[in-house]
Amino acid sequence: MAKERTLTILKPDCVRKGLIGEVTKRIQEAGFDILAMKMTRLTKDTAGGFYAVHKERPFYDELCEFMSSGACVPMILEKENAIADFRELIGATNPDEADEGTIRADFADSVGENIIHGSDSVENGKIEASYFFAESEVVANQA
Ligand code: DGI
Repeated sequence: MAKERTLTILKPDCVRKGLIGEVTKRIQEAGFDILAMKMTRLTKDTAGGFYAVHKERPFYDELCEFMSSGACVPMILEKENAIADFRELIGATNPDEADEGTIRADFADSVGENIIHGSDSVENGKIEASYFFAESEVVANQA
């Protein structure tokens, strides 16, 4: 199976709860290589751009407020079948519906504050990665 990349964000609730280490450990133990990682803070506008696909949804404003409410930690991850495997690792969007043992089931409070993002396709992952990282920040050969 070919290697894929996905873009994750440890969201502001993850950072506030002191879970950067715990969640990163789960990601690495699941076999994902971290190719890029930083701490940053989105503005309401940049959060709005990232989630532009949800512009017409009733929760859009709340989502942008939340995503810009504190520091977050975006990462580019690589693994075989990364997109699907990462969605499985984090669980359903709504933590009440997420499978036991997933990151959202274990740590998220609500559908709005659900700890972590994962790209839904290779194509979107590329677009999302370029939101946070220049090519020169991606460390592809780690041997
Ligand atoms: O790809 P996901 O993050 O699992 O889910 P998504 O792309 O459908 O939605 C993106 C984010 O928008 C999600 O992580 C949290 C927020 N969101 C989605 N549905 C709702 C929501 N926020 C609120 N408050 N209510 C919702 O129904």
